[in-house]
Amino acid sequence: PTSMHIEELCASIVRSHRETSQYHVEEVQALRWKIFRREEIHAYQSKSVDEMWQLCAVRLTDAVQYVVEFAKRIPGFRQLGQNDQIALLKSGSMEVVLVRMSRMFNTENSTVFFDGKFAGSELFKSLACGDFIAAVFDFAHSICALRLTEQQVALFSALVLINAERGRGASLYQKITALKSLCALHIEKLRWFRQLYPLTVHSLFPPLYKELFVNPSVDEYEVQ
Ligand code: 4D8
Repeated sequence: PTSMHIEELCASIVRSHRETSQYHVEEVQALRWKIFRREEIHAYQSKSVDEMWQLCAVRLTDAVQYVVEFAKRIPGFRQLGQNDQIALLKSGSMEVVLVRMSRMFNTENSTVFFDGKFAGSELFKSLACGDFIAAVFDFAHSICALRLTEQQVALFSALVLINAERGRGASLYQKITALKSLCALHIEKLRWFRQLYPLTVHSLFPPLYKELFVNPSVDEYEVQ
């Protein structure tokens, strides 16, 4: 990567983003009409707290795995030491998921693509984290308002991940601060949930989710 030109570097990051996005922008546009019906929303809202947390942990982990794949394809990332790679993924993968959420967010009706259809924040009611979900939706709105191109989303995601030095004033850099506090809120909510349902977390949550968010023991985590 030291011999790479900036254009080449950017093109490579954009390609990595494209190759590791589950859905392409055009596909998302085409899916916009798929909105959960009232009965379906009610079914999610009637789930127990632990059932809904488990579902979200699985969906979130799926999205995280695509971000890990994205990171691995950023020029130079794999040349970092294993511990550095892990540290960057630990702090940045959830942040990039939240950035990516803006691609799957419809500002017209405040819905996000989740579990196959577009869902409003009320669908997540049974998580019992209304403040966190509201903050996540607000963040998606604020990113969408910047009207970023796919290239800009890709470069911003790489920036968030490699934790580049923060400037002041520029609106995207301010978003990094917002991401930090959203992710801190996620961890706080998880601690609360784990006290109520330790066994759900222990035996039913995806191992990667636990490694990233529950047990900050870096050792067994494999970037492969
Ligand atoms: O492309 O992978 O299909 C959110 C999760 C997005 C969390 C996912 C989620 C995404 C955060 C599920 C639960 C963002 C896409 C779908 C699943 C990111 C909330 C909504 C991906 C973009 C939209 C569409 C709850 C995918 C914030 C927090 C997590 C808990 C465990 C409580």
